[in-house]
Amino acid sequence: MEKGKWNEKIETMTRDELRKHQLRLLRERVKYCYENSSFYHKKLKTAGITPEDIKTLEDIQKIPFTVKTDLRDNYPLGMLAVKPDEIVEVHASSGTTGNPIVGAYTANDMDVWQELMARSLYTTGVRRGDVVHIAYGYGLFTGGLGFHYGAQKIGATIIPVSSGMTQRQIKLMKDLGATVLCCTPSFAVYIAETMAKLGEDPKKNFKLKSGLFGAEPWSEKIRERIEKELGIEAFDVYGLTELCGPGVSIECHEHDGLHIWEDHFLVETIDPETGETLSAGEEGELVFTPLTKTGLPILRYRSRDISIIETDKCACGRTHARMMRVTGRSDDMLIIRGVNVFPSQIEYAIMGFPELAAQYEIILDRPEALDVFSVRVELAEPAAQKSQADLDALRCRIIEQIHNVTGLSPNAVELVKPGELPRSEGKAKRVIDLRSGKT
Ligand code: DLL
Repeated sequence: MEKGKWNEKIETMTRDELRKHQLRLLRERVKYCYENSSFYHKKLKTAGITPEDIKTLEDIQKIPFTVKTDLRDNYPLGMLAVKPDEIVEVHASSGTTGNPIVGAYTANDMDVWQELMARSLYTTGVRRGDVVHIAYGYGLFTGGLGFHYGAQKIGATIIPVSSGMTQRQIKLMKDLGATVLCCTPSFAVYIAETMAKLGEDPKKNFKLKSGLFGAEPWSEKIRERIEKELGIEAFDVYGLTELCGPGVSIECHEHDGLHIWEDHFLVETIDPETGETLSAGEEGELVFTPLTKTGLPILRYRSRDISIIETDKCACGRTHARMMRVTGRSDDMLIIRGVNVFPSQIEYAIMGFPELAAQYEIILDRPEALDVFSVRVELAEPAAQKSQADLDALRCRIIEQIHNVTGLSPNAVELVKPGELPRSEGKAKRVIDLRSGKT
C-alpha cells in the first residue's frame, strides 16, 4: 500500500508553525464572525468579547460554546454569514424533533472539503488508478458525496453506488474490480457476511485492498473482523455535517488515532460536565472551531463526541494531532446504521398518535452485522380495547411515522397494555442498547 503525503509541507509542519498558522486564522475567523454573522455578533457582544481580545490560541476559551440547539433554533439558514446566493450546496443530518442540522457551503467551503477529502483518501493510499466503491448514502448525508469529491480530485475511478442492495454491490465490486471500499463499518461487516453466504471469496476473486469506514462508532474487534474477512486494511474516518462532513480526521497507516487536519480545524477537549478545558491525553468531549469556513462559520462547536487528543509526533511523520477512536457521546444521540437518531425524534413520532400513552422504550440490537431497533409502546386505555386488526393497522402507521421522522424503520413495534412498561423514579430509561460488545 502506497504511503506518501498529499501535501508534505502542510502535513509535516512543526507544531510551532501549526500553532502560529492557527492563531492567524482564528483571529481572522472571529473577526469574520463578528462582522458577518448576526448570530455571532450578538453572542460575542453578550459575552463582552471583541475580535481584538483574541491574542493567543488560549484566548479561544473566552468565547462561549456553540451547541446543536443553536443550529436547530436557527434552522434552516439563520446562522449564515454570507448572502444566500453564495451557498452552492446544502447537506443535512438528522436533528431532534424533525429539524435536521443543515450544513450550507460556499464555493470556497466546497474547495476546502474536496481538498481535505482528497488528502484523507491519499493518506490511506488511494491513488489515480484505484477503483473506489462508495457505498455511503448519497444525497443530503455528507458521506456519499464527500468521498466522491475527494476521490474525484485524486483522479481515481469512482463507483457511486450509494447504500443498499448488498448483493448487487458485491457483484459490482467484483465485476468492476473495486480496490477501495467506503461505507459504514456495520455495512462492511454485512457485506462480508453476505459474500460468505453467496460463496464469494473476497481474497480471491476481488481486488479489494483497503476500506474507509466511519460515520458511526466501531471497535478494534470490528476492525480485526473486517480486515480478516475482506482481506483489506481498514481505516477509521471521522467528521460531522456541521464542520464539512467526513474529512475532519483520518487514520494513517500507523493506525494510532486519526489525524485531525489542524490547518483547518482547531480542536479542544473539554470536561462535558463543567466545560473546563482539558489537556492532551485526557479523555473528554471534542470541541471544534473550523478555521476557514465561510458559509456557516462555527466557533467552539461542542461535538458531543468523547475521545482523547494526542499531540506527539506520529511515526508516519505527520505532526497534526491525533484523536483516538470515539468511545461514546455526551448526549443521548444514537447512531443506528450510521444514521443519527435522537430518542426525542422517536418520541415525537409516536406521541402524535392519540391511541398511545406516554410510556415507551427503544430497544437497539445487532443480531447479525447490522443494527436493528424496535419500539415498545403502551396503548392508551380506550385503544387497548381495539380489535387485533385495528391494532395491526395502528402498528403499520406507527412504523411509517417513525420512518418519516427518522429515515429509519423499526423492525418491530410492540403495543403493550396500559401500565405494563416499567416506571422509573428518576430519569426514565428509554433506551435499551443490547449492541455493546457485539461485533
Ligand atoms: O457521519 C460524516 C461522515 C460520513 C463521517 C462518512 C465519516 C464517514 P453526521 O451525519 O453529521 O456526519 O454525523 C456526525 O457521527 O458527531 C459522531 O458522533 C459520528 N461519527 C462520525 N464518524 C465517526 C467515527 C457524518 N469514525 C456524527 N467514529 C459525529 C465514531 C463517528 N463516530
